[in-house]
Amino acid sequence: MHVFMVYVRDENFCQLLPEELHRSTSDDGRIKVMAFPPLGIQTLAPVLRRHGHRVRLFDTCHPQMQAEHIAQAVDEERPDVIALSCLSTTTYPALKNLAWRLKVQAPHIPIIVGGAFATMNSDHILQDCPDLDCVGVGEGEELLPDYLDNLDDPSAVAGLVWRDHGDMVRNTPRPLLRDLNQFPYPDRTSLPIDYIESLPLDVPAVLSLEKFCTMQTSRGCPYSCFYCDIPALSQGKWRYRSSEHVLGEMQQLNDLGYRSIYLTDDHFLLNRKRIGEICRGISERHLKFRWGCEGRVDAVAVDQLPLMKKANCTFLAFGVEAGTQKVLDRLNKKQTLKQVEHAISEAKRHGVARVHGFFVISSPDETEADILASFRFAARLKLDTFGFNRLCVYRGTPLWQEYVNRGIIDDGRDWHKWFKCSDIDPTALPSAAVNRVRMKGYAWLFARRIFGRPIRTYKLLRIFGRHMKKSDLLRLLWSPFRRRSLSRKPEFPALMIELGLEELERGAVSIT
Ligand code: B12
Ligand code: SF4
Repeated sequence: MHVFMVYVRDENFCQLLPEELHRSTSDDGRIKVMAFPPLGIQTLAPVLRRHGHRVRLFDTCHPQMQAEHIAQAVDEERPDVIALSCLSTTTYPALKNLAWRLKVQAPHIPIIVGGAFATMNSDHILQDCPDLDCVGVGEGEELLPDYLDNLDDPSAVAGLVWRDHGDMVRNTPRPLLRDLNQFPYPDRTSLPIDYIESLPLDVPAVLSLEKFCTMQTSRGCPYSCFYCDIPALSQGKWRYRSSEHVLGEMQQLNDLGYRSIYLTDDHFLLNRKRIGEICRGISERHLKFRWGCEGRVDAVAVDQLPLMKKANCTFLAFGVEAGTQKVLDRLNKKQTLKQVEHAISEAKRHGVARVHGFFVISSPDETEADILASFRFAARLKLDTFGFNRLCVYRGTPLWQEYVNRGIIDDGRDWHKWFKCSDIDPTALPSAAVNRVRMKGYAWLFARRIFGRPIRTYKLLRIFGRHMKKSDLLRLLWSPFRRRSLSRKPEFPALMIELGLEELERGAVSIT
């Protein structure tokens, strides 16, 4: 069969590389985009090919892969199936628009959608969007080939949610894949796009022009942070590919000339034996890329840091989240401030070039003093970079459920939205106060950095300055102090809209 696979982008997380940074000498028709590659469809395409299917990939970050171009290709090539991939809530309007466009073009070609957002909201999506024929819930490696084999009998496909003469049918769930080593390595060459390592901001903050890609060596996470839907997606399990299988892919990437790899694992740092094996393998094979990953600060992998550094791990991002134990506990983070300090100082002591801290602010029950304590804590840590984002709530997280129970969110009407806690939760600081405190915190933190660690700050700015215009570098430095202009912003819950509230009435515990 001939299958079209489309990764539906959030336009806030991709942009074309500015012309002046196009240093490629060959004009091979490839474009350069500052974005993460679409690993979901890159992963599924070779699996389908192994089953004998023909696959064409699209990524809507490409100016020639917009809805109208894909519709035209559908008209010309008449694929048997169109598979759409939808990562986050923020892409749902784009998904609906694309599905509508393609359905108008080819009413008889079935459209299936999958990905994290589709998985969490399968029933709602199917009820809401008549142009989508079915949703593949969970991992696609077995589900998608099974679906193609049973186009005439969708009832036979575990994990499928579909429509039977207008009635929604939810087939039995498909169990999580047991053996992640059985699949071919992702296809990183078919799309005519070079993905550029950059920060997903509205400033062209290019980190490197070397060949860059992402990779996933494990899936899921056994923890249950209050704001995170990974445990729901992965059923609280952590599954991993063997170190040999991972090293095989790394060798391939090395040979293809990739020099920077970002591991998108939910929690790479979980199993120290495996980290050790992978790092030793990278060193013994003399693989030339540098790499980075995200993980928790729990002490378990900290003793692998020397090996990680030797294996050219140059970027480590830790979920620090808050500078008070009170907020960490409210978020069910199951980590202590001491563990945070230890992990970060060990990473720096062993020479990891850039250690990043993710913080969230305006969590439930967090006060102004708590937020300032987070900034003070960040200043004490040996972090190179940090980000303080407002806590947002997505469907599928325990926090979402708490808001449903408290009468703040109406699950049936709000499922396709996401919210800033500061907009909807009377126990979180109001938006205006968050802005004010955050600016104060950033100003203080920046001053501490510039005067307290001038050499490190200078080195860091040089790294960013290599590929950025001075004006963009200034904009980057200024970005914490101004609002990010997103094309799709968080909304308000149905109940607030109904009551005509554009701001919460503070002091109330629930808005019902
Ligand atoms: C890397 C990553 C990013 C990268 C970008 C990735 C990209 N390609 O552009 C960055 C950092 C830019 C990012 C940004 C955001 N992200 Co993000 N991201 C991830 C992360 C950690 C890994 C994704 C990945 O690489 N997976 C590996 C591939 C192989 O898996 P996959 O894409 O899910 O595909 C598999 C299945 O889903 C399925 N599948 C996929 N497509 C299809 C299609 C069909 C037809 C079928 C049947 C199956 C199928 O099969 C694949 C193989 O099993 C996930 C967490 C996670 N575990 O999913 C969060 C995650 C998806 N992100 C999330 C969010 C919220 C965001 C942001 C909105 C955050 C923000 N406000 O800043 C933005 C939005 C960006 C966007 N839509 O482009 C949430 C989504 C929750 C939700 N309900 O929306 C997640 C789940 C994280 C979380 N803790 O909650 N993200
Ligand atoms: S935030 Fe990280 S540690 Fe917490 S549940 Fe999500 S993936 Fe796991």
